[in-house]
Amino acid sequence: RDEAAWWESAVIYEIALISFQDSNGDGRGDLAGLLSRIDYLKWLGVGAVWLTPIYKSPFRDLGYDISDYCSIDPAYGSLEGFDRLLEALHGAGIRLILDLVPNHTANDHAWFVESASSRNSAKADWYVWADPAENGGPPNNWLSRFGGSGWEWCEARRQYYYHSFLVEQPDLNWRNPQVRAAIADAMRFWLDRGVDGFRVDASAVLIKDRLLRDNPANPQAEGKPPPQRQTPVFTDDRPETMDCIEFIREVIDAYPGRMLCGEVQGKTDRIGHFYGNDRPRLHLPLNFALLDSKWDAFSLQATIDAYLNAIPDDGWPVWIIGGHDKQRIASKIGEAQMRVLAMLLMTLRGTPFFFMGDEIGRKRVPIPPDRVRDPFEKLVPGYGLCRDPERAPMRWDDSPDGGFTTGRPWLPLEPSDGAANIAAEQRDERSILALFRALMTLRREHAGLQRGGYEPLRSQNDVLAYKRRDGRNEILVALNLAAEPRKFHWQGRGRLLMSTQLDRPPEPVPDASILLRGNEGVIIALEPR
Ligand code: TEU
Repeated sequence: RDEAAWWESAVIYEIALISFQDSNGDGRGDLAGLLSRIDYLKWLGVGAVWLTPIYKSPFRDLGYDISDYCSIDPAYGSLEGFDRLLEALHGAGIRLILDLVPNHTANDHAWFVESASSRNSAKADWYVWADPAENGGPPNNWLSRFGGSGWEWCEARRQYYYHSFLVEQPDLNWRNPQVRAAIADAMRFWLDRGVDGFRVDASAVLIKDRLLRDNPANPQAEGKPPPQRQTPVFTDDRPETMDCIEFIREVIDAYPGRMLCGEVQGKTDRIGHFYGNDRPRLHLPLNFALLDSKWDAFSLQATIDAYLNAIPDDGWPVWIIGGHDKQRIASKIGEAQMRVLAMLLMTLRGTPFFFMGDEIGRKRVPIPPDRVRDPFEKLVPGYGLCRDPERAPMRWDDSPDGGFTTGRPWLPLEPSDGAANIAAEQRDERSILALFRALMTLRREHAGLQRGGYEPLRSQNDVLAYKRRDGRNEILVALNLAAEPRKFHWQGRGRLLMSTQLDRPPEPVPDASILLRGNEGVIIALEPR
């Protein structure tokens, strides 16, 4: 295994820049704000930051609608500011991953404006265009993920274009080599500046069926939001998409030490494909299984096993506990279990990802209807799909706007009273934040926790347990998923390294058993047998 694969040992921290730290009082986070918080990131101990899109954008979808791939949105700063930030991050030993959005642009991107102007334009074939059906309606039944038909009429061409997401996010035509070359150029623009890799957005939908066949109805449609009432067999995860991902990987591979991770939709059993075989694809296909799992020892064990069994032997695992599209898990499992989750995340075999705020156990922030920004909520109302509650600005302290801005925040924060915040948790040596930090420190100190093998132990009555093995050194992790105490037994002797409560002294545990308090997890170094 290549020792330069830093992404196998680093912890990766996702930042939605607009909500991290505002430096100029416009209520939106920016590059200079992030620059001012590098000390925090270093203190926390993350190895890399993944930034959601920072490029020029009309910002209808958190910047996932890009108007110019080789620019910084003026609200965020400038290219010089970006270079300064990158240098400072690297100086602090932190790598930077940018979001690459190859599937679609904003509709005000010059490429689309030209493509939509006429069927004879030089970029006529840069997007997914199709003639109307015989009745003049859309070419087929494909839906947008954000609601309604995925097809939008363009009068100038008297044709429809396809948009997997918003009407204002037309899909690029990945069958066109010019499009591939243009995205490759954009990647090289950032790679040349020194970025350490990309997270490929919506990487499973780059190619749609050439024959435009209708998607079948979803047999499990009942109760699902309208966009999920068909099975996207002709729009998602087409075999030709793998070739696009391989192409993107080749661009990355011309730059040693850079990493490609990607958002892949679908079930665990499809994840293995995204690693690639003879031609490599993603270093790290992102895995959201922990977020979807039922929260008990038995279900978690099954979730973990299913995922590890689904990836190739030489594929490196990924574990994610939060993200800008995902409901805050602290709201689902509660504060006490959030500590257990932190220990799980940092001790499983694979690269941990978490989202800004997860480290203080941030919960979903209620957003009053008149402040909602996510288009998803308006387009598919009534299903709780709004992603703003996770995207609310960081709460650095207990002031009303959390130390995030001196202006009016673009999304409101929760009331400061009693809300988790960074400053308070930095003062409290047993806070969740302290736990995240201690776990990351332990992870750096114990090779076994990073690269060691993973050996599940049979879950005993609410305790999820496994070993990590590095040569003769074994580390045992035992997590009590119950709110009541549970006794846990194992073979051999050990020394306690850490409890999720951060209140047990590092001491020998001689009799091969330990009484775990409710919601407590422990890490134990086993004596070599
Ligand atoms: O998401 C891609 C995607 O597949 C969505 O269906 C996603 O699963 C959904 O938003 C979940 O709520 C990416 C970005 O992560 C998302 O923020 C963007 O809205 C989307 O692409 C369009 O660019």
